[in-house]
Parts: sequence; structure tokens; C-alpha cells
Amino acid sequence: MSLVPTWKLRARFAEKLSELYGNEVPSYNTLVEVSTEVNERFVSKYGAAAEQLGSISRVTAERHGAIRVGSPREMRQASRVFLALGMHPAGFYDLRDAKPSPIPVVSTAYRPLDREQLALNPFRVFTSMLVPEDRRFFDEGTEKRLTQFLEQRRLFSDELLRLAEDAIAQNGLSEMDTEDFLTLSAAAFALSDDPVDQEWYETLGKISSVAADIGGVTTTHINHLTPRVLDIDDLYSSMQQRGIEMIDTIQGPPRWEGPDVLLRQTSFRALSEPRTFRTADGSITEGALRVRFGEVEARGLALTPAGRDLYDELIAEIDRRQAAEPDRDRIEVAVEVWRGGWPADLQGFLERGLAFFNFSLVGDRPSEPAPLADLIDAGVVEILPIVYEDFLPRSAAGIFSSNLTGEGSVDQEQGDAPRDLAWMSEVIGAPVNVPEEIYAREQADSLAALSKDLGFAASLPE
Ligand code: OOG
Ligand code: NI
Repeated sequence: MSLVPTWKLRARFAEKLSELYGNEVPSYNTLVEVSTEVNERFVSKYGAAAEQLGSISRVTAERHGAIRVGSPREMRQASRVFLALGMHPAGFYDLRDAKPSPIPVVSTAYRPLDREQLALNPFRVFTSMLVPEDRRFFDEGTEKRLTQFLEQRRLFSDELLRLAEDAIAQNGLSEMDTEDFLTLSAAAFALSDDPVDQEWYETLGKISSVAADIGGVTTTHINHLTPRVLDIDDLYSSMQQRGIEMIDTIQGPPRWEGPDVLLRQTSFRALSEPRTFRTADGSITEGALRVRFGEVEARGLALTPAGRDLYDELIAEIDRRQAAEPDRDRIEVAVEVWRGGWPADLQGFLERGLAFFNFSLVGDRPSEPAPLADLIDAGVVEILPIVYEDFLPRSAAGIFSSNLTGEGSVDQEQGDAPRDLAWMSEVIGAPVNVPEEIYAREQADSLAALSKDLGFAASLPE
């Protein structure tokens, strides 16, 4: 019996969620339509160079989703569902001291790790988990009530979890099981019509609307589904032309003439959606909640730790200059800092050890060993940047904050509950990958393959 392989399960799951989310949030369909136009325009303008950071077929299908869960049990179950799809935890994000608004969650992203798997389908899900034990947000009584509430609900059915285990064990599922798996998993992420306990939702909402969105309802739901574009500035103005009001900035690095790094994102608020509430006297009323989103992103180079340090420094420099000259346009300041701080081209990034690359031998094999930089100059070796596959804490915090309906309340005097990557690995029962280590491995493998092709050891510029 032939099985639907893991990557295909992932591609079909992403498609299914896209269909579901498009039915629930119609402006998402507009976003996908405009994204497709933007990508086609970009490719017809730049040809093959447009696909340097991902083939057009990959980018067109590319999405990331965001979900939020409440407890370690829910996080671990979600990890099994994602593992069934070949998605592994990567990166640890603590948003509890995020600015402008602290969010009571810690997060990781589930994604394929290998280049080949990413090329087949790069679907990833930013997954956040509530921290009810954090006293800055929740007092003892609320923590107890919250954990009891979370203990009682079931986000993932036994049947779904059983199918996930089968898929993990077999690296795929039969066509019949695939259909069941897709139906059950999509249902687990659909907006539920279960009545929302109004008093409880409001109690949590006073602390944080993200806490209410997670712990105030009996299910989880996809919070947003984000397409990827090759030109986010074009996307931004095209959406505005369609009459969709975007947030006022593109988050992350500014647009400039040099290589794009990491991640640029922008978003718009989706409309409020009808929800049923149960009031304190037990009666059922119709209301509405506005918790979901339209988001879009453009991806750039994966930075080395040195590149990441420089990135953080330059962002801080933008903040400083802006504080000193508040009348100047932030974008203008950002471009000025970017031009002063980064090399102008890919080779500069390689030479200064700021970004990760793949290498290939494209010219004749040289007769004697030569430094890598010379081989690149001579067109013998080609460098291909490795695209950033992860998230940015500051942009993530921005997305969460634009989702907030109230200020929330945080008591900074209270102790926090320490959480880190090791803790998250423990919860998931598998190591959470460190993004920079994934990229470094890929680069090292590519360098080793190049050395084999060259017949001598190629090494990175000092
Ligand atoms: C997740 C926010 C983070 C991103 O793209 O940075 C995120 C959420 O709102 O649940 O999706
Ligand atoms: Ni997102």
C-alpha cells in the first residue's frame, strides 16, 4: 500500500487551512490574490534573480500560521500533530517582556528543517503557549482557575492524535487516513461556535486580551495565515489601493538597495467575527470578537550570530537617532543607518561573516588551490544566500500588540516564571532547534561538498 509522504501531508494540510481560513476571514483571500500578483510582477521584472531566495513555486505556496495554546500538555500534543507533518520546533521566543506591550506567552515555531523539505513545502506555524504561573500577569487565584479550565478542555481529539502517531511512525499515511487526518486537524484549528463564558473571558481580558483569546475559550484557532511576497512594498501599496487599511508600517528592516536581511512583515486587522456568549445568568447572546489578522511577509538573508548582533546594534541606532531627532521620518533614518552599517552586496556579507550561504562550483575546476573569495570573483564559485526561515521577537511582539483590545495589566514587581529553550524542549519532549545552528550546519555541509568538487579544502574568508 502506498502512503502519502510526510511532505505531501504538510502541503495538503497547508492548503486545507488556507481554504478554511479564507472562508472564515474573506480579506485573507484578497491578500493571497494580491500577493500572487505581486510575485508574478516581481518575477517578470527580475527574471531568474527574483528566485534567489526561493523558487516562485515555493514562495507562491508559502504560508506561516500562528496558533496559541494554554498548557504543556496542549503544546506537546500540538508538537505531535506538527511532527506528523515533518515540522520540528525551532527557536525560542519569550514575549513576556516585549515592548510596547508584554504578552504572557513563550513561543516556538514548527517548521521543516532541511533545505529539500523546505523546498517541497515550507509551511511553518508560530506556536505560543500561555504562562499562567507568571505572577506579573496572573495572581494565584487566576492561575488556579486558568489551569483548571485548561485541564478540562481537549484541543485535539484522540483520533487525531492516534493518526498523528501513525504518520510519525510510518513517515506518511494511507489516502483514507490522510483524509481523516486533514479533516480532524483542520477542525482543531477552526473557529468554534461553542459559547464563550462572558464573565471569564472578560476577567482574563482585563489582564491581557491574548490570555482571554487562549484561556477564555474552549478551543484554539488559527490566529492568522501569512503569505510570502517577494516585494512587500508593492504589496503594501497594492492592498491600500484595494481599500484595505494596513497598519502604518512595515515591521523589520527598511527597504533599501542592498540585500534584504531576515524578515519584513506588515498586517491589517481582520473584521470582528460573530461569536456566541454565555452570560453570568446562563443566557446565550450573540456578540462579536475581533482577534484575527491579515499578515504578509518578505524574507531575506539568514544572519550569522555576528550579523544578528550587527542587526540589533543598527536597530538600536535607529531608535537612538529617532529619539534625538523626533521630527525625522523613521524610514529615512532607518535607510541612512542601513547604508552606513551593512555591506552593499552578498559578497560583502560573506566576507564579513554576516550571513549564511550555500556554494556551488559553476566554472572549471581550478588547477591549484585558491582562496574562496578569488574563486567567487573569477566566477568559478557561485554563492547563494540561505533564506531566513524563522521569526523576529520584535515583529512578533508588534503583531501581538496590534491584536490587543485593551492595555492589560502587568505588575512588574512580581516574580516571573523562568522559561527558556531547555524548558520548552522538556515540555515538547524533543530538543527545540537553535535556528543559527541549523543554518550553520547547512553552510558547513555546502562548503564540504564544494571542497569535494574543487578537490581541495575551501574555507570561509577570515
Ligand atoms: C503570533 C505572533 C507572531 C509573527 O509573524 O511574528 C507571528 C500570534 O499572534 O499568535 O505570527
Ligand atoms: Ni505571523
